[in-house]
Amino acid sequence: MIKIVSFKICPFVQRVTALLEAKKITYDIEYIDLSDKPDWFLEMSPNGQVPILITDDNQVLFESDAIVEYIEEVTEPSLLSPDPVQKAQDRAWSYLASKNYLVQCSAQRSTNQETLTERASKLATAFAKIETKLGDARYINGDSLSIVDISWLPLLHRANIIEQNSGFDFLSAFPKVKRWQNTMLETDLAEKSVPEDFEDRFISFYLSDSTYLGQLTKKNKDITCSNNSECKPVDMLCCS
Ligand SMILES: N[C@@H](CCC(=O)N[C@@H](CS)C(=O)NCC(=O)O)C(=O)O
Repeated sequence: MIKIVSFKICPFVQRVTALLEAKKITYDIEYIDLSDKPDWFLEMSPNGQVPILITDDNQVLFESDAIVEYIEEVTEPSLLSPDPVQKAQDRAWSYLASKNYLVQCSAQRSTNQETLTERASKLATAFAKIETKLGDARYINGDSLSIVDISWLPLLHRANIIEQNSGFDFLSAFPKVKRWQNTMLETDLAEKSVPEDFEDRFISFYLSDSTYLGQLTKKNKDITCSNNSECKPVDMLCCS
C-alpha cells in the first residue's frame, strides 16, 4: 500500500491526501515532528520536507507537484484533461495554489494588523486571478472535480477555519472564490484529507495569543460571551 509521510498541518500534504481521498485510494500515513525529524526520514527525503510518498515497491517520491502527477498517472479516474494544452493549464493553475501555501501560512502567523494586511494582499493577488477563471459551474472546469480544485482546497479550507474563528476573511473580495469554497467544503474532502485533531492543532499554531488573528479570535469570543446571557465567566465552553 502507498505510504505518505506527513506533518499534521502541512498544506502540501493535504493536497496529496485530498487527491488520494478523491480517487478513493487507500494509503498509510505516518506523522512526524518537523522540529525533530527522525533519521530514517532525513535519509529518505532529499529535501528534508514532507510530503514524501513511498510506493508499493519502496520507491521514494518527494515534492508535492511530482507526487500529485505520479498519483494522476497510476490511478483512475483522471482528474486532468486529456488535451495537452488544457492539461498544462490545469497543472499551472495547481502550481499557483501550491506556490501560495506558504504565503497563506505566513499571513496567518502575522503578529500585527499591518503585517497581516500586507501578507493577505499578496495572497489576494492569487485569489483575484482564480476569481477570473471561475464560472458558474460547480467546480473550476465544470461539473466534475479536477486537479485544480484539489490543489486550491488547502487554501480554501484554511481560510474558512480562520474566518469561523477570527471573523477575518481572506476571500471577502472574491464572491466566486467564496462560492467555490462552499462547494469544496460541502464535499467531505477537506475533513477526510486531514487528521482528526487538525483543527485543534491548526488553531493552537495560527490562532494563539502571539498572532494578530489569534487576538482577533479572542476578541470575537469575548463579544460572543458578552452577548450571551447564559455565558458566565466560569463557563469554559464559551469563554475558554
Ligand atoms: N516544495 C515542497 C514544499 C513542502 C514543504 O514546505 N513542507 C514543509 C511542511 S508544510 C516542510 O516539510 N518543512 C520542513 C523543512 O522545510 O525543513 C513540496 O511541494 O512538497
